[in-house]
Amino acid sequence: MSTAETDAQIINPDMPDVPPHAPSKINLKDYKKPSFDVETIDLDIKLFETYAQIDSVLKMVRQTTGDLVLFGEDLELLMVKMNGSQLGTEDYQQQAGKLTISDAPNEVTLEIQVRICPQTNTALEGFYMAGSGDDTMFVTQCEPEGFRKITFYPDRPDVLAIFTTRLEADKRYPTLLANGNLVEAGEVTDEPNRHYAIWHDPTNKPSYLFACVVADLDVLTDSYKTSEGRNVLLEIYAKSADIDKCDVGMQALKDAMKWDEVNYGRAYDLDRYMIVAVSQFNMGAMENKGLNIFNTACVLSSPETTTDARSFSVKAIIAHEYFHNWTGNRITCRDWFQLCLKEGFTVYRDQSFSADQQSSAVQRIDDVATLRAHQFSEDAGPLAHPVRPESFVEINNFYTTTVYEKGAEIVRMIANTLGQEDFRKGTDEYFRRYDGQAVTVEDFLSALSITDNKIEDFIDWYRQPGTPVVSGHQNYDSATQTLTITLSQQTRHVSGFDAPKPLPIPVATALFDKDSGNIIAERMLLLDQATQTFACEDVASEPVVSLLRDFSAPVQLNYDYQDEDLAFLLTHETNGFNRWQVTQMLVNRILLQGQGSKSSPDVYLQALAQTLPRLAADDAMLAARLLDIPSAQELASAINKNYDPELIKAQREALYQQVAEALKDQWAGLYEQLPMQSYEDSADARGTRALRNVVLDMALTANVNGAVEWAEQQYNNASCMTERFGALKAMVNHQVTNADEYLADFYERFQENDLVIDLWFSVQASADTVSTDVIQSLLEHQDFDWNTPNRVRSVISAFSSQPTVLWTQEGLEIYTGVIKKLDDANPVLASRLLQTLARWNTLVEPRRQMAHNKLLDLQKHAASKHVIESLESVLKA
Ligand code: 0A1
Ligand code: ZN
Repeated sequence: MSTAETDAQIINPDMPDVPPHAPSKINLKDYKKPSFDVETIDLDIKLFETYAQIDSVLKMVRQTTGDLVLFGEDLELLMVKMNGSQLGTEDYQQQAGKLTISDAPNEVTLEIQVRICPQTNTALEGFYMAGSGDDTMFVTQCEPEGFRKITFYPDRPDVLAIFTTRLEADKRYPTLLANGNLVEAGEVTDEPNRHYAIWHDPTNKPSYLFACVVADLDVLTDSYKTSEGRNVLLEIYAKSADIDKCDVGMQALKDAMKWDEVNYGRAYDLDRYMIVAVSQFNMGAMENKGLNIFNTACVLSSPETTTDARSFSVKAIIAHEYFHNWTGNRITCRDWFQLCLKEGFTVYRDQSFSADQQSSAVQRIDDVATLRAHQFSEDAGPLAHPVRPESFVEINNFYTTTVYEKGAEIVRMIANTLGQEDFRKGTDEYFRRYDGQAVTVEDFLSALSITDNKIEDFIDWYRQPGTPVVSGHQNYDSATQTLTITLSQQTRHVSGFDAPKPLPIPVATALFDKDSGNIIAERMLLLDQATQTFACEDVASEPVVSLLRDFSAPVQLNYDYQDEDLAFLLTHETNGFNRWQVTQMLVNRILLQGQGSKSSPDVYLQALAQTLPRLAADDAMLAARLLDIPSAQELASAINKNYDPELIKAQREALYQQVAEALKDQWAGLYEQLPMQSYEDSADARGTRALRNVVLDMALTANVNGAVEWAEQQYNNASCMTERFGALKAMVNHQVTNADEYLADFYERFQENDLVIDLWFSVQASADTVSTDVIQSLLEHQDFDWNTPNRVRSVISAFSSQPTVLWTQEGLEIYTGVIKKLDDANPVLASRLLQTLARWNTLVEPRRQMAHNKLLDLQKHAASKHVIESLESVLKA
């Protein structure tokens, strides 16, 4: 087979891309049904040394009037036939990524032949090669609009079709996978080195869920019998060196399958469920029908190489992708504006699954901490957008924490408002009504409203950007024994959107008796006007009010508390989440003094000293979380003007030091109470390891005698990565004398394992003491690889967690340099990295001006529509 094709030849000169400097906007209000449906598509994908040839046969039927439109990008069109006749260039128009046939008959069979080049596809969208040299594999990524990089097709989520896929490749790649069931496999006639496999997917699906894999992989096999009696073959494919790290994922898959049957009555519908691990992937994982493709970081797990936190998120991501089979695949989105329909609901489902696998308080703490650090910050800055956006240039820019995490919070509010039973009735109705369809957020709310039509009011949460601020105070009248709580809500007006309206905000509330410390009343207050007063009668004496329990709505709470009230709640609140929430309020009041807060650390330190010893014994994981001080980034998200990274860092470190010293006498005892034992993957064992790492870091901060030796011993005698990495991180952050030797040892031990070497990069790049010189040398390290997003993130995203270094001339030079470098090669990654710089406008001068100049300079070089759109938003700050 010819190997002479060049890049230039595979780009069809007749089909220019949308010019990069004039990206056009797509609006939700312009949605139109497609003129043609696709009933079946037969794909034949032949992979050769330097290119792939794709032959497709599409059976299409007219739905409405209008042109027949196919999308295609970076394709070399070799042939197109309609109903058996070859079309000439005069029979269709090719422009701006579209191939349009006017006046097509009502029933059309299209035969299309194109050529693509997966070997040079660095964008990791469409069909691409991962790896290098002798160690390569080929995978697809089609969500949201990657299928159009494989062949011409009506690549939109409301076009559902039955796919049959034939794959043909050199036998060097024995693994040939596609969606559905394997129908046939064998050798190619007259080509002894080539083989093929044919797969048929019996379910109707949109093109974004298409997947195929051509590789040389080992497989871990298992099975699951569904509640409907179907025997499902479960397979996880990975490189042979990694196959021993697939058991955690397999168990999580079976747990998730069972969980969905029990909690939502949803069983799996095919005979086979496959997961494939790939080292080069832009995101975490992808829910392609029956053939999930996973970033290795999100599926591989072993005690020796994976921290507990990572391993836990492996389970959550496996569950997330599995849950998409119903929420996303069987019921899909009508258009990409409805992305939150599948993502918000699926995140809510995976969070609920994870809450059943560990302490539900800790799960809620972690979910809320992520929301506050990332989503609140997005909502407070120039990238703020509604959970369901109304327009976009590049949909890849909207895989955001607002769509995912705030989307999940809306579903949670609805679930809590309805209560378990009615929520289940609503979701049953949703699955019954819309199975096999592509639907909208309105459809979702209408199904959930069958028991309570107020649920439809939640639509405004999907339409309105910005985090509501709920403020309030209380009044107690001892004569009438009445407590009144006044609450008001305010959402900032984000430019480009309508003036904000009051939203329905469920505020979970409890009244605590000051003397006994017991709860005397519990209520869910529904704040749905600008200001409202709620009266509680028969209250014998003024209680302490606990609000927004379990974080019942994604809002910022500004209640008129005294520090003593918060200290009281820290001791008496009945669930761990609420106790954590109270400590976070106290810490924020201490650290954000300049922003109108007013607390001294004494109350907080005293409350911690009292709570910690017992909690450490009862629930070590929760004790570890109570010692959390919000990250510099989370603190920054609450500051809208004159943000001084040095000042926040200094204040944060000072408070950390104060905690470490105030409890100095406790660290040695606690560390001893938490001995290292042989590895176990239980909630208790994970809690012990988490708290031990926090205690070690505190002890090093307070200069406790012998703490350096504890760290060294923990590193040397570690039974798992959580212990070893915890010790290494503490030694690096505290710059202990031998830290470099331990870093070298870590590298030596794990140099064959890319995911562990990612940890090695990130521990250095995110160190409290990092400098731009260190970052530069990491970027020049022999193991740094621009083509592997995990490696890029292990340095660049890690480094952005240090605002004092990021927001400097040199820091920004490096950071924007990376974006420039990736803009052309991998625009999805470049644009996501850029979004981290969104809050430049809040910086104190001269940092603000400097950041502005760097962004303007970047704008001069911006090439992809992804980066152009993000920059335009970031700069409008
Ligand atoms: N649907 C996936 C996320 C995903 C989105 C885009 C991708 O490539 C550009 C890959 C994955 C999920 O929610 O898990
Ligand atoms: Zn998802």
